[in-house]
Amino acid sequence: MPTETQLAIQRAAQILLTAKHPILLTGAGISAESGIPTFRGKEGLWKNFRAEDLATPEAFSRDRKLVWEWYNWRKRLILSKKPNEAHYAAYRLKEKLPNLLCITQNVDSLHKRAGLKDILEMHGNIFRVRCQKCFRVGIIEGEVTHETACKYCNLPELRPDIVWFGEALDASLMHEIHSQLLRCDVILVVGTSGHVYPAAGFAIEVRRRGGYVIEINTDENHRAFPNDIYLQGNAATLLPQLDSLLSGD
Ligand code: BJW
Repeated sequence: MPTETQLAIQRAAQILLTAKHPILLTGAGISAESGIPTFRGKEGLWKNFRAEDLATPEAFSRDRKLVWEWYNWRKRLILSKKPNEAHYAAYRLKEKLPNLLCITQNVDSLHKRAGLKDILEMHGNIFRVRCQKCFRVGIIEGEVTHETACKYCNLPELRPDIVWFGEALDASLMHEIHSQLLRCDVILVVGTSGHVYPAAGFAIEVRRRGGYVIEINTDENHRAFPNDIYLQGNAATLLPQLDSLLSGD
């Protein structure tokens, strides 16, 4: 006798198989099983650190040294971790559904390390730096300090190439996402609290246009909308199960 969750996964798989313009949106929860802390919740980063002190342009202007120390710590942590089964399942999903538009709010590169090439990183990437003077972007996996010089203009004006609170997201990326949202018939939302806009608005937009919303999240108190499919549990368990049904495994 299949459980309620198994039936819901089967239904989600059927919906994805017939989707014309599906979207996958991931958040910090997809990397939780890899050992990377999420932002909100009991163990979240914002329990121990204040976003206002570290993840705003004002915080960076006030204390670049502190902000870089925090990012160096997170970079070291991320480099010591590996993609988990949910990242690999997302990669396989994209292989099976070539039309799938993959969007992540994560800056940790774990989707890419699992092989997923075409992913829109809407909040940037923790391993990229951007010069505040010449605006050029580079990759630095190791430590960066407030004194590290830009390799193009030689000025110590590097900042993480990340979207902080109050900052606009990349315009061309948002243009692409919005044009895809207009025709999206299914959005699969994995491991995000839905607190941060504009990403939090994507499922709302798809639902409003009559598309399906399928969500995977560990949150037991989530209140799903009537036509949504809410799969409560660990993404590293549930996403591979969903993926395996797409190939009839
Ligand atoms: C699992 C699991 C497992 C756990 N399996 N599930 C009022 C005041 C000020 C600003 C605003 C305001 N109202 C709206 C705003 C705008 C603001 C915003 O939305 N704020 C809200 C908090 C209210 N947004 C912005 O500022 C954005 N920019 C913008 O709107 O620009 C407008 C503009 C236009 C023109 C000019 C200027 C401006 C930018 C947002 C940038 C967000 N940046 C961050 C930090 C990046 C820095 C970094 O990483 O260092 O991005 S915030 C942080 O939250 C990070 C994440 O990408 C983002 C989303 O978090 P996510 O992924 O949802 O993680 P969690 O922790 O919240 O949730 C994890 C979930 O996983 C939970 O639900 C768990 O249950 C689940 N889970 N384990 C499955 N194993």
